[in-house]
Amino acid sequence: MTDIKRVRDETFRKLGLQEKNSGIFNGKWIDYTDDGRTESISPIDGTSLAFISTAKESDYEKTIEIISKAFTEWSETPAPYRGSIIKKMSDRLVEYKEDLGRIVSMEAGKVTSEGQGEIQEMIDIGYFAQGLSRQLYGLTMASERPMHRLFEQYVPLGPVGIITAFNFPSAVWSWNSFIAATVGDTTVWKPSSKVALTSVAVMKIISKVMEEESLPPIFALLNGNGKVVGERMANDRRIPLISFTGSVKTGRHIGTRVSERLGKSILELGGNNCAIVTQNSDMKIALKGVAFGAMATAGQRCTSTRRVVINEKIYSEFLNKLKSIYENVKIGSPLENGVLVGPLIDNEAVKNYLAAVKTAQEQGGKLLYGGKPHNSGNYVLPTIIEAKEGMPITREETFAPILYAFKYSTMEEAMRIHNDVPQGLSSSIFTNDIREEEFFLSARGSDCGIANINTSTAGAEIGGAFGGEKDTGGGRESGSDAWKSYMRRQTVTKNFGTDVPLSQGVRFNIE
Ligand code: UN1
Repeated sequence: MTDIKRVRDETFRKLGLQEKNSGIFNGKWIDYTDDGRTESISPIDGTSLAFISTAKESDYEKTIEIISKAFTEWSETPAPYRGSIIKKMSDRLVEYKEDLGRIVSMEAGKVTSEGQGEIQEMIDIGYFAQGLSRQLYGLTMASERPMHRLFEQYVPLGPVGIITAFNFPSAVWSWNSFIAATVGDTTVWKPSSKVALTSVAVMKIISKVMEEESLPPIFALLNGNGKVVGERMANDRRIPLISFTGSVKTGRHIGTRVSERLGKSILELGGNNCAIVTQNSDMKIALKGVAFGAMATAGQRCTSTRRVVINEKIYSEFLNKLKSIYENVKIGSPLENGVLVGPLIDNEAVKNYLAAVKTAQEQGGKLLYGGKPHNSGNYVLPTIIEAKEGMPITREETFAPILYAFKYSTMEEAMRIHNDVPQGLSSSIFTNDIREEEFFLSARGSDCGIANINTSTAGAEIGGAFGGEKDTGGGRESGSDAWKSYMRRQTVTKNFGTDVPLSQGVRFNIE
């Protein structure tokens, strides 16, 4: 068994972390104080990793003032320069990838390759952002008036508030912050208090680059509870955009608060992702895709596969093979080699897992595998439950490795089961039949923001826009043209003639 205290001490030394850390950065680190601090506890074995101080109202006020001021300066610097700064940050993350990934593993419980993968996701979006910095294009239209030019431009929006969840404790911040900073915004980050240490570790590296480059404080960090920080951000008219990642319940609340003041929000809320496995699939590919989607990160990704809909002709064979994969998967400390399933984030999550398994059985589900804790602590067995269409629990997102299996006979039936949930984040179909594939991609097909063919619901690349429909909230982050949400669009009409001709042929003669 890895000695976690020893690993912690070594990693802390390399990253400049202490047992007590300031959790507030707004151009400088605010002194640590014991009152209101939060404790970072490793889900691996309950080890206390560190204490992180949290924001008071006065810290909040000061920080928003500082990033608002920084916005004026930053938004006026050329975008390619901004992109080059973000590239430097990615270069620095490359240097610290292993150490930072280990912090993610220790604090969020991700297995080593996933902890490293999370930092890689930050690095990737940083390099993407640099390319983007020379591609913030607007359209030019043909004006109906003589000697007129009509075009649209994208203008930096202002300070952006970013609220992130525990399960991607650093990558989701970078999806938002690196893109926002590239387009000219400044950001303030409120991370989940379950992963406060990771936020401090990330900001230590990022703030060093800011200091070396003599930048205004473009990125701020405010650890703190929902009331002091999150709620204030949602209501604060000085922050034109809030990007929130987390549960549907909290997202609905934040989204309502923001829209009440007619602010903008990007909501990336829960998923209830489904994979359809047809009789025309390559079973080896389908098994690996579903197993990864359902068990990776112990089922704690927004994109985790929570439901699998299998054609009746291969139903038993598929489930038997899946079950044997589940039986052989190594569960344990994420720092150990070969472990694929780490712990749940905390005891509350274990309780939710057990309650869902119980409810599913009460509602008529049949437990095929798992359904109970594994050893002590926060470890649970990944679980497969045969479900019937309409079981209420299968329409909920439980952040745990529980997979509900359904049988189907026609594609229409499979699609109906697939879409019959409130959430709409990610989806998959495993098939080699082009007609099934195209049906899945049609308007009658997957109603999700992300659709995958022959690969897992989880594990999206940064190059595409990330987000989903229905209760998932409709927001898009990361690649493609998601950058547009961090800017305001302005339609510009320019008259370079000697008269004022009016559109639609309207006359207004004032001789
Ligand atoms: C999330 O769970 O909030 O697609 C993000 C994936 C990861 C991101 C998930 N790249 O699984």
